Amino acid sequence: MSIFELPIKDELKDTSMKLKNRYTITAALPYTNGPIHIGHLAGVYVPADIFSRYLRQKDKDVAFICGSDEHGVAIPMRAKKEGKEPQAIIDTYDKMIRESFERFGITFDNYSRTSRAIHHETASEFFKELHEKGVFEEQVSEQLYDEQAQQFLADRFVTGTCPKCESPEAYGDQCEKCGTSLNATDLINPTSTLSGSKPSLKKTKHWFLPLNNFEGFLKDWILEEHKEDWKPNVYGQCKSWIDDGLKPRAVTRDLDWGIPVPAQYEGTQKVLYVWFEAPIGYISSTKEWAEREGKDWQPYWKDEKTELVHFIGKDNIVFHCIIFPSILKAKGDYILPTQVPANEFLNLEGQKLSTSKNWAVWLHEYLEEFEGMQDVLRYALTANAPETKDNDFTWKDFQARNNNELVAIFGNFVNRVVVLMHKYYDGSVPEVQELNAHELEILAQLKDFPSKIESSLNRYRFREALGELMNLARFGNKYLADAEPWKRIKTEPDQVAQIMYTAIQIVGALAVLSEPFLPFTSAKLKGILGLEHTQIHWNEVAQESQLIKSGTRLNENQLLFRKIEDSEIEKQLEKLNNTKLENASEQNQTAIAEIKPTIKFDDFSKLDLRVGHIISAEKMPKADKLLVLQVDLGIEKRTVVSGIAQHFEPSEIVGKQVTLVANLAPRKLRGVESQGMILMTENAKGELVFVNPDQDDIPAGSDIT
Ligand code: B3M
Ligand code: ZN
Repeated sequence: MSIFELPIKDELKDTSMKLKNRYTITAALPYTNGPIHIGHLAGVYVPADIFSRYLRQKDKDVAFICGSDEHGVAIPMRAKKEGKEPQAIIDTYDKMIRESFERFGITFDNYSRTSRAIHHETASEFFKELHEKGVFEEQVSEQLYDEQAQQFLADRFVTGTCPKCESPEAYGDQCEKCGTSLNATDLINPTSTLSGSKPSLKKTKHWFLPLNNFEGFLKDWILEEHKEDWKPNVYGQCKSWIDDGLKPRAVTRDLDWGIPVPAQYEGTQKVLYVWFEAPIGYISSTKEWAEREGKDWQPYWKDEKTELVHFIGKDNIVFHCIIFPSILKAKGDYILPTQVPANEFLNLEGQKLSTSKNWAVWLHEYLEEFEGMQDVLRYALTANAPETKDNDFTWKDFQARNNNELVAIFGNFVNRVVVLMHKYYDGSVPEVQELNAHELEILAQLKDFPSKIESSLNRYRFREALGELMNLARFGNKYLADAEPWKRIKTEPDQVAQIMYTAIQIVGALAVLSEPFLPFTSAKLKGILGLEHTQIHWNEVAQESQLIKSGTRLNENQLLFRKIEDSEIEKQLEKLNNTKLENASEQNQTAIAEIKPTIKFDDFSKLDLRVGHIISAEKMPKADKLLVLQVDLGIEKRTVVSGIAQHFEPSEIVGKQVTLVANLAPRKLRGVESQGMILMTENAKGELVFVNPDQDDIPAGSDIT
């Protein structure tokens, strides 16, 4: 019996949000064509891990499933770029991704690979069965074919001129200049990147999933059933796909990398389309896990009482909400996802994350550079998660979240309580006979926190849930600061015992409730509280009167968080800046022109180059690129029309020293005679700069020889 009774709180006030007993949680299968970066983490893996850990705390039966996505055209493309075999690429990145997830504390129950036999079998079986049921339609279409390489070309293997903006470097699936999504057959002057030859059109037969036949089902299931409970961004995307009219989608491809189509066509290599088989990878991975654990996999995919939740990024919505459910529906017996809490995108320092441009914070590098600080990244990514709109990760924000929140609030509170407990009571939680009304009130309020956190988590609002956890730390901090036990220990020892008893209950609650979000911190904290062996159950935080019992012996204090110095942040910013410079110089290199044919010295000496000073500059009316400049050449003044208006404001170049080709034949531009040309070049960032002597006091008119 406890010495005082507190009202027991319900597990959850909001009964409409009651949890089910069995959960299959999937996290998007990462492509093994690059390492994991913060965008993947914030969008998918951190929220999925928080949710899975939370459900386990609530004693739910959870299968948290993931694996490497090793097919699709991205793999051979990367292999070609690196001059390696596709197998070497998938092995390298699978290992890297798997290890970094593990070190980061992502608690998958199983992490498989789509290259494993169990997946090839499962996916082929799906295809065969749907084929036998007559679900697919066969269609013949014309595709680009590379005669030299003797294969059909995936969209990404074709480049050409964009029909929309005329950029000569568009890919067969998209023009990166204007963003238009394309079909390879739309390109003007297509070229195969495999052989450099001009591809021809050749007929090819494929199997299609006629999504149009699933429209009625999708309308009922998504537009009616999930109108209220799916996130608006997810629901909205689905609605617009359905409203636009669903069309048949090919489920096979002419490629030599992937799962072979079970009934092969003669003469051509066909594989299952990666987006047909990859989601089936969730099922294969569950089977693999169940086999290892001696369980039956089927209830996790076929029992109506199981909740199936797909964690994905927003670019994967159509595959998880429209295509995969249609496949499951056609197969029969399978449950459909109850939730698809897709996130928006995370940017880095204002720019889109990009694997190919190396614009990212890579998980494996973070783990090396910020050793033992997994929770700081988990915290920063959750506090700033792109749940409802795209968000920006900045290193300054990362530092501020750590220093001003984790260190100053959470860490500070725990540290003060533990230090005082050692100082006043030799590390053992004091006995208290009764509690003042104020302390009782504090403990009663403490018991509201679990349900606040749970109610946010049950709605997939991870930022909000984390905010509630931090509110608990703030609550503790404020309580201790107001109670000022350090001023009262001599005069009111009984009061202080009550205060410290109450404060350690808050620390105990933090240790339990932080586990899904900050698992490393939670483990450390449990260690300090001497709870490694007697685990406190999540529900006890709301239900138990004495969470941390009197007489509990605390272990030695440890710092939970350390301050991040400016120099560490500057180092990261410098790294990104180097990436920017590298990208810019790479771009410049590809744009460097060939050396022109040799000229004689006589030809060169015909050129009259002079130093000039710009004495005035004005915008040319009705021409947004042109400036009209007056240039002082010492012996005379020249009018020069220059196409630099989009790079310089007139006022910033007046007074500038420039190099002028002084004997160029005059030419009229928009009715104004231009009497010379100013020499310019581009810097590494692609900005225009003036070519100039390296001193700026050269008299106007000096000739350059
Ligand atoms: N491999 C990840 C991506 O689109 C993709 C997810 C597959 S989930 C079945 O980046
Ligand atoms: Zn374009």
